[in-house]
Amino acid sequence: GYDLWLRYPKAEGTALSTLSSHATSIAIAAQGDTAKVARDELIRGLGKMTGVNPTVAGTPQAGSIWLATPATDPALASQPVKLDGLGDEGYLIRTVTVNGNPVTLIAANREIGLLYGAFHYLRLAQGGGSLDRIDIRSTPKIKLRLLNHWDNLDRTVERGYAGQSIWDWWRLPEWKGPRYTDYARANASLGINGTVLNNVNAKPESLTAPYIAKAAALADVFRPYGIKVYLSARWSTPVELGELKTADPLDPQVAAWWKAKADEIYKAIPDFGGFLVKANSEGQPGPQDYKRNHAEGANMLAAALKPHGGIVMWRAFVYAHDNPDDRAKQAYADFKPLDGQFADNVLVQVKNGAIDFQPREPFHPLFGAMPKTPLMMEFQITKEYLGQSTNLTYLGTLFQETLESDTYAKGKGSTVAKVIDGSLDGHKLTGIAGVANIGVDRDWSGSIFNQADWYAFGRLAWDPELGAEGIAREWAALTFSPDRRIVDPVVRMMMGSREAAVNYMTPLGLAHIMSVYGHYGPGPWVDTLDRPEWNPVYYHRADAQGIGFDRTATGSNAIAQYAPEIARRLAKVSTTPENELLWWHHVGWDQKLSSGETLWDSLVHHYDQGVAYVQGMRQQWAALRPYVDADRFKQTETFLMMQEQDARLWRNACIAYFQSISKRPLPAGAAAPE
Ligand code: GCW
Repeated sequence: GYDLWLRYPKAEGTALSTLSSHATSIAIAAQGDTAKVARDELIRGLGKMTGVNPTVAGTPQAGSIWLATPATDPALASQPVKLDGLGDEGYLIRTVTVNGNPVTLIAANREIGLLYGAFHYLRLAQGGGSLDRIDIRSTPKIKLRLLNHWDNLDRTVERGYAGQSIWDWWRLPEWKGPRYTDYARANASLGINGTVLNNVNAKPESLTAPYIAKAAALADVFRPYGIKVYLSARWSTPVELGELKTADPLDPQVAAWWKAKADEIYKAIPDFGGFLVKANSEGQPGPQDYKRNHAEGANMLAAALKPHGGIVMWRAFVYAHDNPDDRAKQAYADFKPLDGQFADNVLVQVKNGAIDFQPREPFHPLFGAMPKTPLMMEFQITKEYLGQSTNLTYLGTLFQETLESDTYAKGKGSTVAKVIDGSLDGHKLTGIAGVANIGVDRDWSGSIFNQADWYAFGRLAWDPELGAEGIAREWAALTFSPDRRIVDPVVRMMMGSREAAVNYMTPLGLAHIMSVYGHYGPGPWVDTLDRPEWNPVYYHRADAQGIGFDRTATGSNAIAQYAPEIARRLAKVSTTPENELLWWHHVGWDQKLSSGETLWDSLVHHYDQGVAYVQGMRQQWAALRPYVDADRFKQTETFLMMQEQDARLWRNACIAYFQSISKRPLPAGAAAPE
């Protein structure tokens, strides 16, 4: 699994002859570091696939791949291609004629576009299809496409399920192991162009000189791949390092301290990206400790970074007030009034849902509600709540569901994707972040199938309107083989897998009923923790009458944070989507749903469907033994077996517990919980 989707397997038959005639040499005049890694990736990939390394030529000839930028290739001007509109990162791939010979041109305004184009070409080459008459143009729709590592300085990873952190802080900055380069290759192959190295629960040490030097060493490795380094900043750093008495953002000394810190960082990392900040959330310090708001905090940091072109990503994941009536409402309450007050190099980074990366959450009400502020999406690639490293729960469908949700902010069609790609409100500064699922495990992500979530995030960051299914097909073909006998069943398994997890964990809009610390197994019964919103009972609210969280006007009225079209629909059970029902309503056990079943019977059936889907995946996988190498086959086979145990445990525990409250008999045919 180490090679991820960059396996470049030996081609055979027509695929081999196609490659051998279309990709015999690489013509490249550009000399920069990025052009070189593009060239080397093509040599590596094509060499492995054909068994013969392509030669490198100065000018294109028959069978060349010609990597060209206008600055280095005057001959490009005579080709019938337009580079306008490709921007700094876009590229085109096109079959052109040079001196009467067919040549595959990869052209871009900048070298980074050549690298992205080279990876695209290698994807096509591995697909085994025709390489004639290619005509592709591609530009990223979102500007900042980042991974967020929740990696600690002691190499533990918060919510990491793939081993220790890949950042070997102890041996940095001197030792830069080859894995860093492979990390950069994998990310660049998807178009990811930034990485936040350290946990948002940040330590002050991460901004001291030794760690700046370590980050600079990583930045040096990543630079040719178009990847910038960012750091999480702890609000109280100057105080905790003993350098100031206060961290009040309006104190000139504090502003001066951060300015000097930014200058120090940029001296070591001239293209440093900026800071990610978690403030006044889950015990983290922040400007509110000094009675200042989030905008005052973010803007002070932004001013320090501004002269260097850096940005601040200020997280909206906050829940710190005393006894909130509904945790889902707090981010909106804190941030919505600040719309228009953030400096122009600040993005507010918002999780996909209002609570916390649940198997299913309605989209966050801030999307569409802050038109004057660039909002950045935060997805969680690491599967804290979706079965961690072992469960096969493809997240592409979850990402897609959020991105295509309609906020109605400017009428129908105001999707979340359009909010974050800036098109809805005319923002140029746009971003999307994924909390990484990467560690030192040999397969990087804790399982082969978890690699697909990293892949899907990167592809959607490039184009949020790509569909999860097409991405799954691409990934499966690159990861296993383009043979439809494996791609079709693998994609089928993947596409329903997240819904299956919803069903065996939190069906019908339930949320946050996981065991309270690990977030892996079930724990809906827990009610003993200090703060109400730490307890699963706070979220499901099951009682003798029914189950679910009333977020309508008779309850917390969280629906009022959404556009009127949505709020109106959510106000009534009958017009609320069934898969979000218990998120918005407290529903009677005997209430009839659109399926004709009572809520209670439907709940039980959903749990059963979840288990049945996992059984089905086991069968489908078993039939794939002939097509997958033994190691990867065995890992998935074993993990699916574990997943079925998990699903059964969830089902049995939740049904037994909820039945102790509902006091309803199981529907006919449902097995009694073991
Ligand atoms: O999802 C929750 C996690 C915390 C995490 C926090 C956050 C980094 O359980 O581990 O802390 O969210 O996003 O800040």
